Amino acid sequence: YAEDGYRLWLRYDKLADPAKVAAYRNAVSQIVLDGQSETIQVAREELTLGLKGLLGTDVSFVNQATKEGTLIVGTPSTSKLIASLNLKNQLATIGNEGFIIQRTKVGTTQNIVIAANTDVGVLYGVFHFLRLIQTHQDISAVNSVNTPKINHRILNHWDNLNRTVERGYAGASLWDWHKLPDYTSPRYKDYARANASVGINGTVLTNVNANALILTPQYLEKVAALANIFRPYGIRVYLTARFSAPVEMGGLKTADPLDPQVIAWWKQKTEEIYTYVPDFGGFLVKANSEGQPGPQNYGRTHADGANMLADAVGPKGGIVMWRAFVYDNKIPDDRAKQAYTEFKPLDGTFRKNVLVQVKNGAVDFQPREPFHPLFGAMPKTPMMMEFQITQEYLGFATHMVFLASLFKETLYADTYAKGKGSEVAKVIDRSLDKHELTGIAGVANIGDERNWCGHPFGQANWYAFGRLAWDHTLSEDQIADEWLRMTFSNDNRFLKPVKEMMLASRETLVNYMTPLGLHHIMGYNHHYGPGPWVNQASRPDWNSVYYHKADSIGVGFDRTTKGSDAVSQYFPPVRDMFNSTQTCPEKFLLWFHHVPWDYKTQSGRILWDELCYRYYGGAKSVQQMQQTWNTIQPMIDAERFVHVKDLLKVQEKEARWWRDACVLYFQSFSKRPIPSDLEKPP
Ligand code: GCW
Repeated sequence: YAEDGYRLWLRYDKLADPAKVAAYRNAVSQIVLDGQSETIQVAREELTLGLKGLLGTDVSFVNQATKEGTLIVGTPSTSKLIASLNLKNQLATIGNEGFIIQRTKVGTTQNIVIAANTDVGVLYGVFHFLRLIQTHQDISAVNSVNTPKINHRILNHWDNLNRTVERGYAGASLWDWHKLPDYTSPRYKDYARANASVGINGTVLTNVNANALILTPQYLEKVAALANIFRPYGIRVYLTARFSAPVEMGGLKTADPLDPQVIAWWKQKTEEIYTYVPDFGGFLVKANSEGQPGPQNYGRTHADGANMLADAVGPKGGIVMWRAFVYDNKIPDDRAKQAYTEFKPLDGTFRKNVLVQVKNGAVDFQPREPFHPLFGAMPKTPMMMEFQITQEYLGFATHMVFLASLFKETLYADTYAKGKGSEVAKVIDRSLDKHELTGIAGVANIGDERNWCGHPFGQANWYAFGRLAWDHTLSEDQIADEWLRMTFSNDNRFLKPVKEMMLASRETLVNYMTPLGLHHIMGYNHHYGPGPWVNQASRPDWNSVYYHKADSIGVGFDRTTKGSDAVSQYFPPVRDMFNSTQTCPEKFLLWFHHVPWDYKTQSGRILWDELCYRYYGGAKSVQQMQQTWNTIQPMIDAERFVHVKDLLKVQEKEARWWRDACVLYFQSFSKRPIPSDLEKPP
């Protein structure tokens, strides 16, 4: 059978270098792992599987640290040995999910300890320890204290009950609702392992365009079966709540969030959910956006809606993630402004257990967007980041693009909310406003394809999301390095060129799709391929021409104080920076400005020439990616080599498609020749 990446980054193939194997075997000659919980059991399973694979031997579990090189694993409450070590002070700093991995002396022997306050902390420590070996780290002096910076690290599945996945490009939904709860695919456990290995601790099973059926007993027992499999891995299950459910399935005449019957209905429904899933995480809600029902249908606000649900789940410890992705074609103002306009006045009116979930940018998961102006603008409300891991606007599962670059660019943009150094990451991780709740979500790119994500390199984006959700200070370079080592090879001849290619891939894609701040110029509805000419969509704000506004004078959306004034949603230094073509970063130029075709860009080229240069350079860079990939053929298995090679062929063809379509389309406005010396990438 074709494996084709089924094992993701948890491959655990035997290390090639015998000296390394010997060193690790000495460092881990036996294991003391106390504790009986399901979580400790899966930690034991993972250690067994990982060490057997990587080192090629069974490492035995024993009761005492009788010899040098004992791996001592557990919590002070389940392990006397751990309790006896001098770790109190450090354990006091790592919270419920953190872990410590350290060289420790027990009596006269040198050992390694993996300690945590909770069993799930132990599990995270075990995964981290295995990662150190998988990536060939020297563990002889290991000393790692590791705590997540964000509490709720959640995947959002846009999975429908009929197993289609909205914007999913990796097959059908993993959740086989038809066979659940009696048949549970072994994949569910592998899914949980993969998530736990990067610290993802929650999953929203269902699409934000929600179906109320998920809230019926028939489905809740299926949800419970999944929750039971995920629980040992520290993963909580969440559901999307269809706001009109009280009408659709409760027989009520209204879903008005202030109506006592509606309030009672949700309360009772929530209690029912908790009888199936005692640690149910709560609800994710898309309301009054793209035709979804919501509190505004009844003249109420987003806060009224969110608070009603928050009161229902609150007593059980649940949360509500209320999305700020709202826009309405009946409101003639710039679409990019609407979320801020609607949500900012609500700051301070949400219950304590509500997070407002905001997409990284103000339009919609484009290849590049400036950070969303809501970050930093609602200091009294915990703001949750929503990234899209699935590549809706970035070539589906056929284009190779490493999204850590996009995630980091947003997280490290400075909002100036509290002066310089108020990066988006600090809004999210509470260092700025000290909220109790913190959260980050990624719209999953996972389906039932053998390799989970469609593109073998799509896995890197799932991995990167999890790693950054845990620790946003990790560099793109480190994440790519880890993932490549675990997924493919530790061989430097492979790592170096392929890592370079990954790290450049996002800029390459931006160049051949939407350079210089262009956005939303893709094919209508399906969102694949170029479509800058789209101007007959069913609503004006789905037309490409709404966004690029090309004419005989120039191109770009004027969002300055003289235009739609979207810039004024940013704090003054950021507003002023974006407001002038002189200070606006060129990568956002056409996002904020309508710029004449002959405007002089930083390179010295006029805008039209620069645009061509980007498109041609981007397409050329994909050819270089192909060349790089061809050189590493001897270093990896034929199956994945060919798979990626063929997908790169598609990507190269489509990069030219984007280039030609966009250049020719915009040329019909610029009326200028395509420069002749464009074969060098930028
Ligand atoms: O990006 C758009 C997508 C819709 C999606 C919506 C959202 C789930 O095209 O498919 O719906 O965003 O985020 O709600």
